[in-house]
Amino acid sequence: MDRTLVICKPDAVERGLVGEIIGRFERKGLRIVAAELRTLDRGVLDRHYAEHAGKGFYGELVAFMGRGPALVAVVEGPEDAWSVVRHMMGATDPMNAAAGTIRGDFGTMVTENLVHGSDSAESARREVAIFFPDLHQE
Ligand code: IDP
Ligand code: MG
Repeated sequence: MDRTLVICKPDAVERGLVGEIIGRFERKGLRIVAAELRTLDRGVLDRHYAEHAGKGFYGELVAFMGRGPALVAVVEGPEDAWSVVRHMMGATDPMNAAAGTIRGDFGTMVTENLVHGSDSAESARREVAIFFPDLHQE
C-alpha cells in the first residue's frame, strides 16, 4: 500500500467541511491510517513548507495554517495515493480548480484552499515523517 499526507486546513475545520473532505477520500477507496486534530506551530509549519520560505505569500500562509486546529491525516491506497489525492483536491487556486474537485467545489481563496496533499512520493514520505514520526513506513 502507498501512503500520503492530507491536511484539512483550518478553514475546512472552521467551516465544518472535514467530514465532506475525508469522506470523499474514503469513498474513492483510500483508507485512513492516522488522523489527529492539531494546531500547527511555527516550527512544524516551517519544516512542512520549507520550499516556500521567503516567498511573498509565506507569512500569510503560516499565519493561516496556524490560526486554529487542522485535521492532519495519513491515507493509503494501492498505488500513488499522493496522485489520487492531488487530482481530487484540484488546482491550488480554487477559482481555477475544476468543478468536482474539493477546491473547485468549496473554495474561493488561494490561501484558504481547504486541503493539503503531498505533491510526489518523496514529498509524501518526508511529510508523513514530519507529522507522524512514529508511524511505521515500509
Ligand atoms: P499546493 O497546496 O496546491 O501544493 P503550493 O504552491 O505548494 O500549492 O502552495 C502551498 C499553499 O500556499 C497553497 O495551498 C496555498 O494555501 C498557499 N498559496 C500558494 N500560492 C499562493 C499565492 O499566490 N498567494 C497566497 N497563498 C498561496
Ligand atoms: Mg504544494
